Amino acid sequence: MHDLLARLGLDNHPRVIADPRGDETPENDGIVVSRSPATGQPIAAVRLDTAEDYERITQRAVAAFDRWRRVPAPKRGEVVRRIGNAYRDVLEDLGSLLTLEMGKIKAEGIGEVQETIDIADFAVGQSRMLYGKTMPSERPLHAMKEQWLPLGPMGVITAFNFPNAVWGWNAMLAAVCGDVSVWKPSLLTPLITLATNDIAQRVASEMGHEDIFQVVIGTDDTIGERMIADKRYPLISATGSCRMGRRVGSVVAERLGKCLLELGGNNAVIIEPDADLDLALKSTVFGSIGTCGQRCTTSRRLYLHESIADDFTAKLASAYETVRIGDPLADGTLVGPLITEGSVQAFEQAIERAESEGGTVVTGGERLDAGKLPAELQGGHYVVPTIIRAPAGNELPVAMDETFAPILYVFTYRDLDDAISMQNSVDQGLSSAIFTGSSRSAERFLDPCGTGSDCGLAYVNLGTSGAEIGGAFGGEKDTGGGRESGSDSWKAYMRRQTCSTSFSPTLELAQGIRFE
Ligand code: UN1
Repeated sequence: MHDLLARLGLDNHPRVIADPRGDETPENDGIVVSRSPATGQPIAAVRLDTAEDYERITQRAVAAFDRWRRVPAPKRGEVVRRIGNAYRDVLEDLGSLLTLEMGKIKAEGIGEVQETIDIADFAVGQSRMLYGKTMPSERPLHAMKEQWLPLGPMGVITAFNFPNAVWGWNAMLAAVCGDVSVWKPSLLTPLITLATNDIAQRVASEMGHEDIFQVVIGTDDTIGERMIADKRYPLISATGSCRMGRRVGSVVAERLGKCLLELGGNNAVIIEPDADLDLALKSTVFGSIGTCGQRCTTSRRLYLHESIADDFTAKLASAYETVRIGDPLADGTLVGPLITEGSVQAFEQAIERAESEGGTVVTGGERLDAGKLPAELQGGHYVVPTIIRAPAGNELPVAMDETFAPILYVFTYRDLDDAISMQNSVDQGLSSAIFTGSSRSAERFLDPCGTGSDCGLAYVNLGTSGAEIGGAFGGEKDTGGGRESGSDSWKAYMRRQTCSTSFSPTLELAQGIRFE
């Protein structure tokens, strides 16, 4: 562990305390201890920023923005290209640190860093394609165009579950757009944040650009509330719970700033009887237990056609029971720990509630028996992935809420229209999937009139999680409406200007108005 921290520059880091006692709390010591969710043991501690630090960082961001926006966009792309390459050089180490601190299995830790590399590549190309339109003017000897201009310093607030890639989606695109970013991470993942940001900051500064990427680590009271209320950040991009998003959205709206919100999901999979059921099974297992159920895109509800429901549920339960749970750094593990003891309690409470509402536990339903774990993992937060079948009539109110844990609620349906309306019946609208062999059902699900899935992401014969960076990522309704990563998401990081020029010797007014 020490070697890994040393290779990523965290051993002699001004903000890192390598040997924390383990009993410090942010309130009394001004530090946060990062613990491995796999063992419960402290990894290292990080000094929290104060209100004065926040002010200093923000002033530097404002000054850096004024320099950075003057750098031609393709040259900004060159900086991002080198940052992506620097991540390539440490892909394995950074992925391992992510696994150590956050608890996702190593393949997923590395996959997450790969996602940042992918968006960096995308952003490099985008740096030459910040296209505006030209439009014909209704007035003779006039020209009109629109252009996209850098917006300002951006606040990026991230959650514990994607502590590298979600920042990457925002910071890499923002950088080519001419913005600088100040990153406020979850207090559960300060080390991966520092390691990730340091690399970007070092590369940019070696190329003569200081303070393009900064980090501010602190509590919501000291840092978060200040940042969202601060007009010097015209854009706040925030990922987290719907509750957090409501607070961020309302404070930023009050000062008429812009928000990019990526909030909760409560994603469903519909499986039709003519689907490739083997493929549907494998995809559903990954979608529901990958990252131990802690992706915003995790599959949480399954709608099975009544003719396949019993059989498919039984096969799914057997597949769940073969999955190896344990040390996320070990080869062969498919499910690591939940992030905290609080998450384990939320898992238990949801199951208790489901049972009281008439749901039946098909498999799982409890924390992992500590006796099944080696001694060093006894302090970890392990649970058994759980399938709960809804009672006849599909009434199971607990399934309307997102519990950030591996619990899959199973429902049955007869008509596809009913399945679609049940899948759309939750408050959130992030991701959705259908497995079918029929193009008619697939098109019904993707109906261009909007009567199919109401989510920002809709998959056919693929599970709800694991988006590529090339498409715009985000969701509707209580998911917050923001779009990040690919397609034209870059526009969120810029301001649009409509430019009209007259080269007419006479005054021409629009709408034919005469003013003589
Ligand atoms: C998240 O959980 O906040 O689509 C992001 C996916 C990943 C991103 C998840 N590419 O599952």
